[in-house]
Amino acid sequence: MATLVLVNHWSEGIGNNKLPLGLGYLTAYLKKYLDFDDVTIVNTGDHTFEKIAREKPAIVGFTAYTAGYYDVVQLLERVKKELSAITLVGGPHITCLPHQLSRWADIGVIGEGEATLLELIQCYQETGQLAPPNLQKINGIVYRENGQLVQTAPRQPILPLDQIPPPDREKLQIRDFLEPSQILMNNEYLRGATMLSSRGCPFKCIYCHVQAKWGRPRLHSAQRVASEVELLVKNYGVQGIYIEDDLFVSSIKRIAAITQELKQRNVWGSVRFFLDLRANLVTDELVRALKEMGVVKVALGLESGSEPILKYLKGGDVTVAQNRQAVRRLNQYDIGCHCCFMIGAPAETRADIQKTQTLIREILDGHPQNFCQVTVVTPLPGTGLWDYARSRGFLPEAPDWRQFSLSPTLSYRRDFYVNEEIPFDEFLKLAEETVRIANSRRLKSILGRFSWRYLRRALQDPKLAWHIFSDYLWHR
Ligand code: B12
Ligand code: SF4
Repeated sequence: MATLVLVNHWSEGIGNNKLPLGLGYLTAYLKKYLDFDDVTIVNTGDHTFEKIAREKPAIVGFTAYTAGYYDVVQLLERVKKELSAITLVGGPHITCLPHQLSRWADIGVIGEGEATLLELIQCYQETGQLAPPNLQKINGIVYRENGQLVQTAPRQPILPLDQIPPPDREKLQIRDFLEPSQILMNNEYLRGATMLSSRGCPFKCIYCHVQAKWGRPRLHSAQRVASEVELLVKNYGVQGIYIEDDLFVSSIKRIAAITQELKQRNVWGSVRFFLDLRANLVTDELVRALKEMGVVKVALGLESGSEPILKYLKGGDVTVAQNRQAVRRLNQYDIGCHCCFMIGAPAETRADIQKTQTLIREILDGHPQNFCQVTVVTPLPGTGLWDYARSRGFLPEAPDWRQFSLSPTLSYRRDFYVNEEIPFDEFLKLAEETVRIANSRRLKSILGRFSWRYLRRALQDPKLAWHIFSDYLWHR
């Protein structure tokens, strides 16, 4: 039984191999600043409603991306009708479209949720309900009063960020998520976990809503980052950490300070890192600092091999030459690059897509640990692309959110195809061809890493053997 149940529902076809850290932060914050621990986190794709109902909750809060939002609304309806619980929804989707609060949700939480949820729980503790007259003074929410939507004043971001304690990974049942995962590091099957060291990013890529959600970037201190790494290594035996920040690398000084802190705590060298980078920031000094910290792999949103398309997608502060140079530099230090590309931008031509294909081939041939991933440009709420697609009449105001699963196969949808240069059927063929090029060398890279050490580990650990086998099937 729990007063508050926080839910991350996994929708079919959408990868969910990582912990929903947002819910862990909410839980830890309530514990630290309200001494409220009557929370259960349901993180599942199976029998979600039954698992919520079992807790007989007074309040149920869902996290929701645009992908998966449709399923969350179905669950909200059941929770409202069958459990009569107070229903909350937070996360990227409602943050970008607060005026589309589902009728089954009592309250939408916009943007950063920790302080807002704390005030909501306080209000519930004091009044036994979460009803309109008391909601007016809680910033950062949207709710209904007499059938009309009311949006309160924006919630100010929490500063300094270190005020927010690390996510409650015990409540997130981290132990169920520690099995070796290939995505973490260069095809090495490490015991992996995720963490965050900052919130926000100053750039304005046209397909990304991070600005809308976080505003000005905020960083955790080097001490705080290192102590969380230490906790993951010493308490959970973690060997590889994916730092899921929007932009980890904004301060080289902080990276050097994190390395020093890791050394002082005797965890330096025992853990490897994977993080996201932006190509225009990749200098020699940065790469050296990352290498020293223990970074072995990075993800880069290279997006396109064509200059005008790249400029459109990334706002003009990075060039194709910088993309090439960044990958080369990182590879020189033996850091593998997971490069993400998008095709289907509004004015993209066949020739533009061919330039992207050429760049993909070049990158895959450049280093055995390079990997390329191709997705289709998708206008998500809260982004410049969304505004563009709406203005051109490509999208209704409230589309069928099932279209936005963004899974590699389902994302080839005519419904939100924003390109006006290439007929959709021809585009499909080009998309499939580009994905094939990106996949073609994956198996080579996996086999390139194959060693007796691998085989020995696989024989000792049947779960790992299954991972390797399924990767083989996938990349075949
Ligand atoms: C890690 C990650 C993943 C992981 C884990 C997801 C998870 N369950 O947490 C995986 C790999 C599974 C994943 C998958 C996908 N992801 Co993702 N992912 C992220 C990433 C990098 C970090 C998430 C995170 O931990 N953020 C930090 C925490 C603190 O923020 P938060 O989760 O939003 O929670 C805060 C608030 O939103 C709020 N809040 C959230 N939920 C709730 C609930 C309640 C009740 C309350 C009160 C408050 C509240 O309070 C929290 C604390 O402040 C974000 C980028 C980002 N910066 O958020 C992208 C991001 C969320 N992902 C995105 C996308 C597109 C996807 C995929 C569709 C990709 C794909 N092609 O498959 C899938 C969809 C998965 C799904 N479940 O639907 C987009 C979402 C855009 C959108 N409009 O929906 C983002 C924003 C990236 C981007 N820049 O575009 N993702
Ligand atoms: S895609 Fe990455 S670099 Fe671009 S705005 Fe979003 S977080 Fe920043």
